[in-house]
Amino acid sequence: MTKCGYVAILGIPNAGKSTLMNKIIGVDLSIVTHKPQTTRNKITGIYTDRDSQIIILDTPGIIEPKYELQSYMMKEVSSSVNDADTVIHLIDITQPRLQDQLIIIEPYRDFLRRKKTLTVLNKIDEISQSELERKISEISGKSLNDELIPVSAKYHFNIKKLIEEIKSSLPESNFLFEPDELTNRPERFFVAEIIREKILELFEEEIPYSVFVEITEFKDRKGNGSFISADIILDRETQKAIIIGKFGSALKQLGTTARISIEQFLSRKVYLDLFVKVRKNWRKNESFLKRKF
Ligand SMILES: Nc1nc2c(ncn2[C@@H]2O[C@H](COP(=O)(O)OP(=O)(O)OP(=O)(O)O)[C@@H](O)[C@H]2O)c(=O)[nH]1
Ligand SMILES: [Mg+2]
Repeated sequence: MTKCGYVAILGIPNAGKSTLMNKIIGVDLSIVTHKPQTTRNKITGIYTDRDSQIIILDTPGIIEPKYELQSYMMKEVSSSVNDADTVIHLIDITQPRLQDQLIIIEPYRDFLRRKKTLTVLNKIDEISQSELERKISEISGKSLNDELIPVSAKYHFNIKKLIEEIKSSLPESNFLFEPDELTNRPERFFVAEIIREKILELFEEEIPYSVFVEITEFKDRKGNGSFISADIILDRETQKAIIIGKFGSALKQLGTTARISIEQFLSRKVYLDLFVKVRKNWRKNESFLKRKF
């Protein structure tokens, strides 16, 4: 009998949840940046081998919500926990107060009692063996599980062992997806995410979280790749000027960088058109947030 089930990855912003999901499935699906709060939506990645299928739910980092977008992000976390058979609590071992990372899952405790759980320590490449041992003793008895699984998602260390642990936690079931399916989100979702990733990378501090990318056109160009048009939606006029740059130079650079990544992701040629728009307070607009791609 095969094994198949849903696995949600929970943790603080920047713990490496998206990196971990990408390494398990072997494809860069979920965007990764060094900034906290990169992931906004629940994102599914599917790992399949001969006898098992792991449906991974990458989630936004857990935070105290301060505005609508963040409340929406936290609803995505709850819904992932709800859907999951197994929950991974991913702890960033390089952070000074590990206690804080244990506290954030408290609100989910009731839910978690009904689930299989795994506690995974990430970024062990950044600390020494003795420091790792000290950190382990700091949280022993206080984490969800007695057994802690140390990994380095970035350097693919111990990921195979983690996959085995996940597999043994899953229920016996037929596969829920085709073996070659990597996600259940549409291509256009990832295209919007790649553009957002490039904006976060290129504009660093100037354009914080107030950016939203909406795909307005996605067409096949009769055997000659795809034509994609996207709106970049910002909060303020000043941000618009930054994204466009002198004589459109910044926007042009963004377009080229994003197009190259999108072509890699889709494995085909892409013609990309970007438009910059300002819509004040979109983050507070519930209907805007709920709109799917
Ligand atoms: N040194 C080290 N860095 C890592 C590791 N895993 C992830 N990172 C880095 O940590 C940063 C955050 O990674 P993400 O995967 O985006 O983290 P996340 O938990 O998905 O973050 P949010 O989506 O913002 O909640 C990136 O710069 C990663 O390269 C690791 O094992 N070792
Ligand atoms: Mg993420």
